[in-house]
Amino acid sequence: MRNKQPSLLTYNDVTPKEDFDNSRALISASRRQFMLQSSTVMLASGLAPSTLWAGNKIENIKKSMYSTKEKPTPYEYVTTYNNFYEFGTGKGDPVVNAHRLKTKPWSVTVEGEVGKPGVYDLEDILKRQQLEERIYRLRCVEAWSMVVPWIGFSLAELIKQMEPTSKAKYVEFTTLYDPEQMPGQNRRTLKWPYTEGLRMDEAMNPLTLMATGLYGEEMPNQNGAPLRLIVPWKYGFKSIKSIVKIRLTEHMPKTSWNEVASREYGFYANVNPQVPHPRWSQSRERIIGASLFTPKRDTEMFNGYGEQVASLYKGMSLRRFF
Ligand SMILES: Nc1nc2c(c(=O)[nH]1)N[C@H]1C(S)=C(S)[C@@H](COP(=O)(O)O)O[C@H]1N2
Ligand SMILES: [Mo]
Repeated sequence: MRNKQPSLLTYNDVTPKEDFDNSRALISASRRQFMLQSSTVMLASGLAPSTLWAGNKIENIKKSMYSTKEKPTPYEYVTTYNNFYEFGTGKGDPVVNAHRLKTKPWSVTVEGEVGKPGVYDLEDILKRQQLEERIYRLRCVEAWSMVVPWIGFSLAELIKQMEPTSKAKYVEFTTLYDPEQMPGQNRRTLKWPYTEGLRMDEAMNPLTLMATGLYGEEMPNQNGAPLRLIVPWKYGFKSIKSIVKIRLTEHMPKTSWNEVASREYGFYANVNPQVPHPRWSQSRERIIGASLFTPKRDTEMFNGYGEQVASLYKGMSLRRFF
C-alpha cells in the first residue's frame, strides 16, 4: 500500500468540514458546493456527476448504541479518498473507475461449515436484517483515518441465520472477481480475488458490521458496494469490499495482504500504536479532511474499541500475532 498523492482532487480545495447533524439538507448543500468546486476536475477526468451523487436513501435506519461521539469526516472525503485496488492503486482511482461495477442484482454465496449453504440474493438477506447507522473510525495501515456514518447490520445476526456447525472456527470473505468490471484485477498488484478473514469470535462481536451504505444512502461503489465488512478495531484492509462469498471454515483462511507481504500484514491486524508496520510507525494518524496544519492524532489501542474487544486477545502476544 504505497502512499500516493490523490489524483482526483487537491483536498485543500474542498469545502471546509461542516457539522454533520444527519440532516439531508446540510449534506446535499455541502455536496452541491463540492460539485461546483470540482466540476472542472470532473469534466477533465470524464467523470459523470452521478458518480458522486450516491445512490438511494436508505429507509428504516435505527441509531446504534455503538457509535462514537466524533464528528464524521465530510462525505466528499469519504467518497473520493479510497483504497480499492480492483479500481486502481491511487486513492483517487476508485471514484473515477468504480462506476463500472454493476451492483444490482447481487448474490452472496454462503458455504463451508454451515447448516444453510446456498446462493442468496442480497435483497433477501437484507429483508431479514435490522439496519443501523454506526459512526465508526476507519484506520488505514497507511496511518490515516476517517470517521464514517456507516449503515449496516451485525455480521453476528447473519452468521446465526447461516447455522454454523461446531467446526466453524473462522470466516473467510471473498470480493467479486471480474476483470471486465474491475480493471485493476488485470494487474498483479494482489492475488485476486481479494480475500479476508476473521476468527469466529471476532466475527460474532457486536461491533463487526456488514455495511450497505453510508451517510444515509446506499453504498457508493468506490466504498465497496453493495456489501462490505467493517471491523472498527482492525486496520482498514480487513474491511473487505464488494463481498460475493462468505465461507465458514475450520482452519485459518488465507488473506490477500498477508499473502503478498506476510511480514507487513498479519492475520489479526488489530490497530496497535505500539507495534509499528515494518516500514513506518503506527503511533499517530493523519486525519483525512482536516487542514494541513491540524496535528496528527495519537492512535488508540484497538482504535479506541479496547473496552469491547481487548478480552478477545487475552494471553495472546499482540506483537507476535500482529
Ligand atoms: N476488495 C477490496 N477491499 C478493500 C480494499 C481493496 O483494495 N479491495 N482496500 C482495503 C483498505 S486498505 C482500506 S483502508 C479500506 C478503505 O475503505 P474506504 O475506501 O471505504 O475508505 O478498504 C479495504 N477493503
Ligand atoms: Mo488500508
